[in-house]
Amino acid sequence: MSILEVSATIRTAPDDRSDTELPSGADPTLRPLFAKVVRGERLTIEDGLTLYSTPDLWSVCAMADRVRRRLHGLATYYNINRHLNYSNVCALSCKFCEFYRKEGGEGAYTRDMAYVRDETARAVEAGATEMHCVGGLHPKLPFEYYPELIRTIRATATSRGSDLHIKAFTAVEIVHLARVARVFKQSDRVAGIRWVLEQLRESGLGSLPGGGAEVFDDRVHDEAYKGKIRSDVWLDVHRVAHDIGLNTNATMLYGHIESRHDRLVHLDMLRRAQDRALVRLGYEGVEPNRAEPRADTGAEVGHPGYAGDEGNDVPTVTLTREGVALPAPRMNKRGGYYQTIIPLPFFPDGSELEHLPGPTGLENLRTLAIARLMLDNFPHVKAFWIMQTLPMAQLMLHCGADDLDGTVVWYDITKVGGASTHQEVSVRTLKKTIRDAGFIPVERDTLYRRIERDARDGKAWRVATE
Ligand code: V47
Repeated sequence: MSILEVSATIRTAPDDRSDTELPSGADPTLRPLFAKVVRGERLTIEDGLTLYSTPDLWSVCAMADRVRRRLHGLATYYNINRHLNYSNVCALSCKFCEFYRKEGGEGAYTRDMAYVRDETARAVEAGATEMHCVGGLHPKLPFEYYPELIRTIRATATSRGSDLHIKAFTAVEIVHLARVARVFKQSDRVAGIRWVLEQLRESGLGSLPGGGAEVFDDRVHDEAYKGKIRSDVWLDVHRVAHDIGLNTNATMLYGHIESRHDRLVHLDMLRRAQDRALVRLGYEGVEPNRAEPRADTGAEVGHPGYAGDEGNDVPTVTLTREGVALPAPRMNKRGGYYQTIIPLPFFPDGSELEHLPGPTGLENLRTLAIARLMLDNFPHVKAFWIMQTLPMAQLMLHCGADDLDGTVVWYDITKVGGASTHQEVSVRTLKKTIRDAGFIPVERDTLYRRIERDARDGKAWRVATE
């Protein structure tokens, strides 16, 4: 049984389907959008702009909450995980990034396999189900380092009786590895990407994290992270990962130099990519050839470089329909799709864009809610507590989020509000945070399957079979 089916069975507060109108005090411009949400119709980029411009933020959040409850009821997911940043040495110098160091520079590190073994042993000892492993684009490490890293984590965990899932390498790193291995050709980049992903999968890679997507816009790319792969290549990496059966996540880094419209185009591009992934999987809920209205492409609302890449022929997929008894989607039966969107608010401190204010709390709530509403074919929306804070994440559970991520322990990419690399929360705190917000905590693995734990010590775990 998939986690979504499980969540359906523990739903205690069914969506009240009789309230098909917004409350009388709500912004009337939201009425047609609310009707679309109730009918399960796809929102356009123009709808997204309305959601951004309305002063009635709480109606936007209520709409997202409705979708969230429709999909997951009161279930809120968390996992026991560890992050392992194998190196902060990076050939790039992205303006928003405070993580990277230059080789030999102060604070630069690259982990050896003894370190990786120790960290993995500690993760297993703590009952972790996931190792999230990313790093900079190291200019000198040989290709072999990376499969060895995965094999080392895998072997260490297996020898301790754990089936630890390895979620590793952003799309940017995958392309870097293809270049290091000299298999990346512009004329046939997919072949090189596939080769790298297959090598890593053979070594034990379980899925790809969502990092490195930033915002899919060439102007923003050239100004803030020039040298990084562009959106087409990022999407290619995820498509190939899906093709070989790996699930992936997606992020959106917002609140720096991009516009709100750029964010909506980003979400729309992800939504289209997911449509194609689900169609390739033969997903049950697919409605082939439901034409996309032209207004859904960026071109119509003033984004000249983007015309929704495949135009009107892209089939549209929605997860469920309000009022129609579709079975809960079996999203994790076969791998090869996007699991979750993780909106990441920009933190200026220590970056080259330190002069920017970063997004406000209300903008974070709004962007998360809009991500839930726009991404009608993404099963999950993650409020990554490290970047959102736990109190804010609680609010986000009422605005579309259904997942808080995990216990984490070491996190080096952002250190919010003077945090150190040690950023850890206990399972007890995560569960209390979820319960205090009025939801039901559900421990999941990386693939959103429910986890059962040994009641005696809580360390031994297995994927629930029922
Ligand atoms: O790709 C870097 C972002 C990302 C800053 O897949 C910043 O489950 C804010 O991708 N302010 C890495 N964000 C984190 C990431 C992630 C996190 C949790 C779960 C998953 C998942 C993925 O962090 C980078 C970049 O977009 N980032 N610098 C900054 N100053």
